[in-house]
Order: sequence, then structure tokens, then C-alpha cells
Amino acid sequence: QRFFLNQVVENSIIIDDSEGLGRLFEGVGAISGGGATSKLLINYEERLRGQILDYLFKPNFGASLQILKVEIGGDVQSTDGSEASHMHNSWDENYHRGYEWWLMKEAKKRNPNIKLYGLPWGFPGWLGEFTLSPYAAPEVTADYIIKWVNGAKEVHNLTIDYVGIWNEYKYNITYIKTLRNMLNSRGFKNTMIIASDSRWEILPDIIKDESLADAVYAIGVHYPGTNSPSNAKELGKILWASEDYSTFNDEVGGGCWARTLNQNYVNGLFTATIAWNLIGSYYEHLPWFRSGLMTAVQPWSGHYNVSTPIWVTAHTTQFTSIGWKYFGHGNGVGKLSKGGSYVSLTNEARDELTIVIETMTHDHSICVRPALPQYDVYPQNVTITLKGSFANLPYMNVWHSKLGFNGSEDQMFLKKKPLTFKNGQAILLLGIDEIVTLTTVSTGNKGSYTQPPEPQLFPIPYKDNFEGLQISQEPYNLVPQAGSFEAVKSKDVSHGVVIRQTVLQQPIESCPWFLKFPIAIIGDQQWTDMTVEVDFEIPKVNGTSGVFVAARVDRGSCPVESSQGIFFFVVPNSGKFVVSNDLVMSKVLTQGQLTIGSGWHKLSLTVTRGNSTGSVDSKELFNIATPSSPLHGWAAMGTDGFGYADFDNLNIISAK
Ligand code: 147
Repeated sequence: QRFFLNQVVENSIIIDDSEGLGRLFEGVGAISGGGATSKLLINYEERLRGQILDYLFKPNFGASLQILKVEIGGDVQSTDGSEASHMHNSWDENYHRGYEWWLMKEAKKRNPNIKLYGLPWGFPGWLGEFTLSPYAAPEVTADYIIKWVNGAKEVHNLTIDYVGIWNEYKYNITYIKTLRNMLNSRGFKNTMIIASDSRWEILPDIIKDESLADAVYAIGVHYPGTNSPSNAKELGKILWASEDYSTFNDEVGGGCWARTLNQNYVNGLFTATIAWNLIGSYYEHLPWFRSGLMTAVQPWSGHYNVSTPIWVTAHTTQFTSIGWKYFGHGNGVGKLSKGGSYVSLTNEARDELTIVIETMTHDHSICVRPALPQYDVYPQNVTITLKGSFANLPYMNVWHSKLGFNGSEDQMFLKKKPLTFKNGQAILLLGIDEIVTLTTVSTGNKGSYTQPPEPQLFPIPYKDNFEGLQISQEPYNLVPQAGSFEAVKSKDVSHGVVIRQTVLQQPIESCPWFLKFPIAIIGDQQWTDMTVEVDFEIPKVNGTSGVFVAARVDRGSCPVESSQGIFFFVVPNSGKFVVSNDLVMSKVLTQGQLTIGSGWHKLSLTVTRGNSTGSVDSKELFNIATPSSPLHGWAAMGTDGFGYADFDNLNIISAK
């Protein structure tokens, strides 16, 4: 009842469609990728994975997302790992790699109306004819992207609604126009281009180049801080916040997301907002831990967390559809006089109305970027006046959230008593850090499942012979940070399914530097002592010069190239082994001669507080004092530069 007190009228919201409406609403979405953000999700047991997917995609259950944006894997490190390209090489085409296909199908299964959007973070090296620019041969890159769009359709029956250019990198006008023309001529007229998934760089080009403007469906801007320059608004071109949020998903994260979702339209006229990321399913100590709408990082225990941004999202998504329209500014869209904001939306028939109000305070809604100028919010009474099509509404359904701070509990997405209107008016008492949805829509629902299992440490001993994997899939729990690792059938029947590092040449990176050592990490970044073994074979054709197994690998993401740890390399090409304190072998601890034949061999590394030993095929090659740093890190395996190498029987015998 505390919402409906009759107190002094301080503030008013007028909802009126009689002078026309504002822009078309194009949805709230989230990103899987950029990169490997959903990596651990697919390893969850079916039942729990289904629950998580319901919280994300199932209409009238949780976040009920309207857009799913995924990475078009490019074999490059793209934040929390690297995602596989559908064309590692010009002569290769495969639409069964990675987890984005699976994820898109799971999303569509739950919500056939969800829109799909693909964006590359980087590209395999053969594109651009080895110039390390994807724009050197625009038709080749456009063909590569369209092959992905076509693979989605042919292999998975997925319609890709939107494609982007190159995440957070330069666009190229010729390329954009080429992509548009080729999409049209190859039967994908309805696949729209969003550009340029960076900041506002493309705006002046769109203003002065009409044919570029025609090629681009919407200007997609990252982290706009809810604002658009006036020439962007005046242009009338569709504006999207095509990447936003990226904030730790506690209460402040929820506040950031609530303020962003409303004010992206109120201040910036953005009509779609897409969160990075969908689900934080990557190991702790990789960057941006818990910066997803929810978190699921323990496939081995089944533990996951449904976080505040899920319910914040529901406040908009459960009561709107793509194709609804916002009301005009001052007629249902605006700022509250005591702080906070409101947006109103209606469907085409104008027989549904949804109003979303947020009163996030400054300190409780700071996002990771950009800086948020100071402002104040106070508790306030708001008079809501309905005019036009909705003047005679008798009542509206009320959904309420209050983010909990200073020891008070979150109250998320709770259905309250309906708000009754008398003569088209009602009064709402708003506290701070609240979200209220007033709506004629009656299908809202807070879905729930019983508590997931308790968290557990990574299970040791850990053995994987990879026999359980579908061909082309990535190994479970092994997270590529550079290169691409996938299941292939070994020529040697006794090895069955093995894991191959598949990248043959330098990809066009998303990182500010080149990553030259394919590496996949596994386990727990806090591990100090461990014994790790893996079998390997280096194929004769396109083989790498060497392979390694490692312990205490202390970092991932782009800095993985400078990671420290204990790396045990076997380099048959030069007839030696090398033990190095870093991945790039600049800090050699010991080395020696080693002659091994072709075929399978076993590599084994044991690191303890005192000493470290390593063997090949059970023959000890070194026993050295363990270097003083780093003190802990993941286990890892990988290759000495690009080229094929096959791995089997990964065995983490002990680790703590
Ligand atoms: C974004 C990436 O696109 C995402 O993949 C993810 O890494 C995210 C993490 O916050 O960051 O890239 C950005 C890079 C720089 C800025 C914004 C986003 N920036 O400088 O404002």
C-alpha cells in the first residue's frame, strides 16, 4: 500500500499518445561472446543448463531476452578466451564448432521471436589475403561473414537478423557496402547491418554518405553513457546501444542496468540496448568476472547464481515486444523532477500500455564506463495522468523491485496490488533505488527453480580422454586463450577422439598485440602444486614445432602472451626440451636434448613448493628448484607457435 498514499503532489507523469508516438522499440538483449563468455555453460548437466537458459530466454520466466548477440568466432582471444572460426582456413568450412550455435538454438526454442545478431571480434589470418587486415579483400571477408549467416540457416535453421562489422575496431566503408550488396544478392536482404560496434566514429560518415547510410540499418554504439550527440538524434537514423553494461552483477550492477535501460531512450534515443555479457561462464581471475546478467562458473558442481540484472531486465522485457513504440518525450517519456526516469510504450493496436520507472541513485547505479556525473534522487510522490488512448484505463498491474543496500535485502520483481486510476489519475509513492513497471499486460511472472547445488572446488583427480565429445566440439573445462582446440578423430584408433590445436597462421587479433602461442587453461587459478599429464602427437602435415604442458599459469585474456608459470615445452623439430618461467620462453629455467620419434608421447609435469620435475614417456628429463614466482595458477597445455598438434588423455593427477 505504501505506493498509493495520498500525499502532496510533487511530480507528475503524463501519458498521452494523442500527439503521436516516439521511436520503435527494438528490444533488450545480451551478448554471448567477446569472448568465450558462455564457455563453461555448455558443460552443465542438462537439467541445470535448462534452468539457466530459462532464466535468460524463456518468456515470462526471467530476463525474457528479446535479442541474442553472439560472437562470430575468429580463432582470436576476445576477452575471456578465444572462439572458433567456422573457417580456420580458406579451404575449411564447419558449422559445428563452439557453443554459439547451440546457444542460439536453445534461445529460439524458448522464444521463437528472439532476434539474432552476429559480430566478429577478430578473423582468421587467411582473410585479407594475409595482410592482417580484414578489409584488404572486402569480398573475401563479406563472403566469410555471409557463409556464417548461411550456415546458420542451412545447418541450424537459424535466421540471422543482424550482423556487425568488427567489434571495437575500425570499420571500412567499402567493406560495409560490399557486405550489404552481397547479403542482398545471396538471399539475405532481411539481415540488417549494425555499425560500427564502437563509439560514434561512423556518425560523420553516415551523415555525409547516403549510400553508406542506406547500407546501415542502425548505428550501434558501445557504452554511450545513455547519451547521443545532437546531430545523431537529429539525423533520425536508428540508434542502438549495441554493447553496454559490463558491470559486476551485484546490486550496483542491477542499478546500472536499470538506469541504462530507461535512460538510453530518455537521454539518447537508443531503441535497443544489449548487455555484455549474457552469462558470466568463465573462470574466476579471467577479466570481468561476474559481469554477466547472471553467473554460472561451476559445471562440475552445478552451482549458478541468478543475479539482480535478470530481474531488472524482466521489468522491461516481460511487458513489451519488439515493434512496440515509445511514447513521445514529455508525453510518457522523461525524467522525474526528484530524480529518476520513466519510459512508456504501447503496441501497434494501442491496447497495451507499459510504463517503466526507475529511481536509481548515483552511487548505486555506477556502471564500469563511462563516468557518471553526480545527480540526486529523492523519495517522491508521482501523479500519473492517462490521456489519449489510455484515458479510461481502470487500473494497471504493478511490478516492483528495490535493490537492497546497507544490509537490507533485495526485493526483486514482485507483483504488487494493481494501481487503480480515478478520472485517469493515480498517485505512486516512489522510494530510491526502485524500479516499478505499471502495465496492462497480465502475463508477468517471476519464474523460479529450487536452489542449485552448493559450490565445490574443481574436482581432482581430473581425467579426460575426450571420448564423450562430438567431433568439432571444444573440450569441457579446457578454455582456449589463444588458438583453437577441437575434437577430431585420430588416425590411431586406440586414441579415438583427440583434441587438435587447429590454427595454422597468425589470426587478425582483437587484442592490441599478437598472440603467438596457442594455449588452453584449466582448473583453478589458486592452485600451487600439481601433477599434469597429457599425451600428444604432432601431425606430419601442418604440424607445430612443439607442444607444452604447464602449471601455475597466472593470467589469461590478452595478457596470456606474457603469462608466467612453469612451462614444459617439447620441441621435436629442434631436438630439445625447454622449461621456461614464461609462455614465450624468454625466461628459460633449464633445457636439454631430446630426440623423439613421430607418433604419440606422454608429457608429464609435477610442480611442488620445493622442486619441479618433468618427463616424456616416463623418462625424467629435469628436476629443478621451483621458481619463486608465480606462486599459483591454472594448469594449461598448448603449442609452440601455430600448427596442428593433437592431445589426448589429459590427466590432472593431483592439484591443490
Ligand atoms: C568491450 C568488448 O567489446 C567486450 O568484448 C568486453 O571485453 C568488454 C569488457 O568491458 O569490453 O570493449 C571495450 C573496449 C574499450 C572500451 C569499451 C569497450 N572503452 O574504452 O570504452
